[in-house]
Amino acid sequence: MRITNAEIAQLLSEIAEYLEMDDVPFKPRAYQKVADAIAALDEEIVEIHKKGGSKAISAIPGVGASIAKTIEEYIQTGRIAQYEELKKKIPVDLRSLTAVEGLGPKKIKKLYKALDIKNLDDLEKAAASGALAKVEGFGSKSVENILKGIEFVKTSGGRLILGNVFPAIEHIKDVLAKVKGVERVDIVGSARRKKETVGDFDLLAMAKDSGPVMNFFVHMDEVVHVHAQGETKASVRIKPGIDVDVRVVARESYGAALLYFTGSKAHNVALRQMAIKKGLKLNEYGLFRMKGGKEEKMIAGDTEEGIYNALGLTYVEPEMREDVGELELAQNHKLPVLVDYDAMKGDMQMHTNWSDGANTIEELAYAAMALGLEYIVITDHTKRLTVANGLDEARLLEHMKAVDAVNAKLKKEGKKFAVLKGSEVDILKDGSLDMSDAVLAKLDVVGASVHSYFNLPREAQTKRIIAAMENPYVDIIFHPTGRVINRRPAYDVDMDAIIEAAKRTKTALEINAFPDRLDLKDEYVRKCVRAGVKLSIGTDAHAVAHLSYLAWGVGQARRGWAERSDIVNAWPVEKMKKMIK
Ligand code: DGT
Ligand code: CA
Ligand code: CA
Ligand code: ZN
Repeated sequence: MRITNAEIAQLLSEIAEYLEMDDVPFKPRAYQKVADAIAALDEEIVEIHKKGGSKAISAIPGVGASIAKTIEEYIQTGRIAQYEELKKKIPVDLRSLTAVEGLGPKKIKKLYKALDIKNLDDLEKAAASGALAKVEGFGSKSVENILKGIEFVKTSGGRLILGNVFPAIEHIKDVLAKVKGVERVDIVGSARRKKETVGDFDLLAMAKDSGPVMNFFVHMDEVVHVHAQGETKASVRIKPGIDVDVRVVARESYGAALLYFTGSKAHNVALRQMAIKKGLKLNEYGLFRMKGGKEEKMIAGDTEEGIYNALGLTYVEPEMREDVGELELAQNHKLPVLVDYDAMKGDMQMHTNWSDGANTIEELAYAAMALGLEYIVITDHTKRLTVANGLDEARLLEHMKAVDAVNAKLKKEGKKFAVLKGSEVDILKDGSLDMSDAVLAKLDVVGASVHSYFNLPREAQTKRIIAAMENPYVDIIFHPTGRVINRRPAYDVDMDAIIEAAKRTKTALEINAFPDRLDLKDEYVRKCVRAGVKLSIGTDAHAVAHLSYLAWGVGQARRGWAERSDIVNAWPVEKMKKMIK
């Protein structure tokens, strides 16, 4: 069975957590950074290893020789001795326990020692029985928070973060596309609609004869369980715990099947109603004219566009198919022209090794250039964020000189690429910033973020963020609601008030492209678009590999009906500068 990047990343991340339990200095961060870098990697680690052994692995930025050896051990033997030893000492389900907000490795160890808590069930029981509140450091307040955290994990449970599992599904798509007789394969379902989380993956294949595809699919290396297998559809589970449905359809019905299996269900139901009103019938095989209760003639079916048009509608982009008003616009031919995936000219948030990133300014610049971008904004953390090695005023001034130096070098090489001076400034509890205005004035772009006091009451939290927007140097509020999908809920803020203040103060709001953030969520993006508030898409890259996340940010923008004119970094650098404060 193939070893996936996600699996290796998970193991390294658990090693980091175990080491943190034991107060080992530096190492936990090193392991975690490598885990993040590997999770973001496009290339399969197994392939890298096949080509160049552990040496090739250690060439990945941020990966040292010793962790590379650990990864090699796993690839060669299927186990990591160090991990198994750590796990033996404290045999807990780290993945689910750390998912509970406020439960870090140290607390998990404490609870294991005190109450033998190994998993969410144990934790919930201990919280309910009152045993938890008696453990030193766990008052009634923190028990309450833990119960809330468990509830959150449970309700979000089971859904996977699209960007994290997408490489696994794309791989399957590519393999299926090579099967003899297969003319085309598409990812459909919620993944095609770019929903931030997906319940399962759906694939559609075009082939005259479904037999060989079905047979190949259920016998793939990645498959760990076959839920169901029929003549034209099958449903399986692949590593690491992802369900995949596949259907095989003939050419003449392919558009109808694409439409049907892309969903959403609500969009489909609404379309079918429109068909009925026209005396037509729409199903996954086509659009039919009816006569005497019988299908008389298929009038569309091979393309989605043909079906929309036959129903009197303009083609609706998959990201908009949620039955939230898009069909009315399609009827009136007034759909927005969504921002294209290749429209992005810059990336507005990233971190270098000056704070908590893995790469240098220069490395990020070259990598962004290779991705076709024209500019990047370097936004290292500032001083309050000591855990991220945040910059104080003096270091930020030096950092600006370093950016100048990189720009000078690029110019000398004849490269048309700009590295902009930026910063991710901390918003303090009272809404003031942790950097002086005099220094902020020297930057091209200032982003401000909440990284502390997540639990302020709604009114105070809202006031705090609005106060930051009122600073004349703050151009963008980064990850405006602070959520981390499946891990941490958004803090309590009045988004309508924030959007109104953003409009008034001409502050852009960020769509953070990191797959487990995508903050703003689609509904808020739509509100911004409607209000005329500008959006900024930033990858928040902490390593070169994260730069490719930009596309997930664009997907989220499209789900929020954003056009190119709504996104500041879909514009060339000069125009972008004019669009921010
Ligand atoms: P998920 O998997 O929960 O993230 O969401 P989807 O949208 O991928 O849902 P899924 O996998 O259950 O089904 C894929 C698509 O198939 C769905 O978006 C629409 C279509 N579909 C499934 N069941 C029905 C149904 O009962 N009626 C209609 N009209 N369409 C359906
Ligand atoms: Ca699905
Ligand atoms: Ca499905
Ligand atoms: Zn941040």
